[in-house]
Amino acid sequence: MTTVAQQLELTGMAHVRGLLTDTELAPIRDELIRLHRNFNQLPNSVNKKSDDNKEAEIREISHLVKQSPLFQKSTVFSKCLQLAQEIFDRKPHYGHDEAIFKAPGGQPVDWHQDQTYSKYDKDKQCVSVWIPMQDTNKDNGGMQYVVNRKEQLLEHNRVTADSFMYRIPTDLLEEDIVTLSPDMTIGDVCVHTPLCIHRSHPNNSNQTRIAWIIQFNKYGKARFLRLSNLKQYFNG
Ligand SMILES: O=C(O)CCC(=O)C(=O)O
Repeated sequence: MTTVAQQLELTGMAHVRGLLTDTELAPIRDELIRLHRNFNQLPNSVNKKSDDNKEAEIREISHLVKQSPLFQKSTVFSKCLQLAQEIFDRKPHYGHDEAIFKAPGGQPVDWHQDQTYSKYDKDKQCVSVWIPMQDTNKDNGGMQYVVNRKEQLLEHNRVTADSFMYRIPTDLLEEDIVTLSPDMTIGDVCVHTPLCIHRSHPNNSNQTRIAWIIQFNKYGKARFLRLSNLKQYFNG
């Protein structure tokens, strides 16, 4: 049987079925729904981004683990940490986390590689665990992964000048890409690497699609630093 680590090595992503139970997810889901309902009133201490209240916008709230023990002490968090431990074969470090809310009618999140959001050199040292709060698929904003390309960081542009999201220009994506849109049942998670090209489908359902995404890394921040990023701190 292929392990999750082997699957990541092969395709850059892995669909892990039945990792979590609905009971374990329920308190996380309830809190995310509550935060989303109060999105515009959330205090400045909460890290949030949106497409500026466009219709059917995509919203993000990050650093939930740092905000509240409800997230940090949850079984969902500890099971995902355990999964990352199995993948790395050593105790992982928490990197960051965010929840993404895609309203009914919400547009796709465009093709991108997570590596582009970070100045750190992370490939093969990080994994992101995508945890949906409901069944997800290609019809309600579920994920889509390119499973036959994974070794190269492609050029990205901002989706629009003022957007918080980046995308790969379509002409840089080869026509022969092979993609997978997992049909995920509640309790399933998908894991992907920083170079895995992925996006999410439009949300054609009448329910907001909610996912919590946690990134774990193998060594902690210090080991990600590129020499080129450090040069600015030295004279000459
Ligand atoms: O949840 C989504 O719609 C997109 C998530 C994503 O692209 C990511 O986790 O990098």
